[in-house]
Amino acid sequence: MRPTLFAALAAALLATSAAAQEVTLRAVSSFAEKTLFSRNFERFIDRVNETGKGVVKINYIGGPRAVPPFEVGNAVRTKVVDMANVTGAFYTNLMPEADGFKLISKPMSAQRNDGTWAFINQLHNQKLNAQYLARQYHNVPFHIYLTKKIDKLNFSGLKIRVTPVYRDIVQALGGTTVTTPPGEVYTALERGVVEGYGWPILGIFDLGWEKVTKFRIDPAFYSVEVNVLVNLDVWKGLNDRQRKVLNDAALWLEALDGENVALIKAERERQAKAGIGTIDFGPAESAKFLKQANDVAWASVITRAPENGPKLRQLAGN
Ligand code: 173
Repeated sequence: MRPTLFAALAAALLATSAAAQEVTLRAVSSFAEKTLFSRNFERFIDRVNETGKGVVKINYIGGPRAVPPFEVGNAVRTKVVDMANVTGAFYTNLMPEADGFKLISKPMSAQRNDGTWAFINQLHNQKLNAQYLARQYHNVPFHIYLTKKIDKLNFSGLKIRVTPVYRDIVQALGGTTVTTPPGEVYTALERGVVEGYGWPILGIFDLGWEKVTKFRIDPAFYSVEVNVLVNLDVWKGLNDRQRKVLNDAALWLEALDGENVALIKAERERQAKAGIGTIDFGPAESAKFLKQANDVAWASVITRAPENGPKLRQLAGN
């Protein structure tokens, strides 16, 4: 065989075996494509596809048009998708403990060192058949937004759009709750089906909600958690190199939380410029509200998850 032909054949063989080694994972987000809570996951995908060339590749199917938000956890569990960007609030039906993740606001570097990540990973392994690859937005809080002014912290007579994140505190303050995925918030507000909604400090401009929002209640409360999950069978089927690409990118993704402080500052200014007023009942009422928000949420988690709830609370330290 001529040396050049041999070299060409050898190169072709190598290329084939490299291709056979590359695994493609199908991923979805529970938030709309290119909106705030999908954006860093989309950056993570780009990073994996760059650093994992020939090893692991992510095929991004998209947002809620592919899988409805409240179905995403189950889609990972049953391997309808291999990977997802999803908040625990959307899979509390499968894992009641997930409602407690909003009460854990330590940086992920601390959670990975003190056993919190390991415990939550174990919960995902058992209840969602998933690997808990990353958690994002630990330093981004939530608010209640309203279309009407209120003169005391009491929601009697108000209908408020919620997810499990806000359900207990809204009910404790006398409000009527209406659960919807994010994609239905605008219409519910526009039609007057609700007079307010829970949402993080970031992201209300993505879907045009500033047009139907008049007030934001301060203070902020809880801690956003949006997780990257991988189906556990898929995870176990990966080789060490493939898992390393994903783990390295996961740590990179968690470090993006450093950007959130500046984003939050800019977003508060942008909300004020858009004419969204703040409602603040002062330090004493705010402290009372924060304590109540914490207490009702833990009570609910512990009622629904009597074994793991207390352990989660101990790890949360609040
Ligand atoms: O309000 C919601 O839909 C919700 O629970 C949530 C959770 C994390 C990030 C953004 C929204």
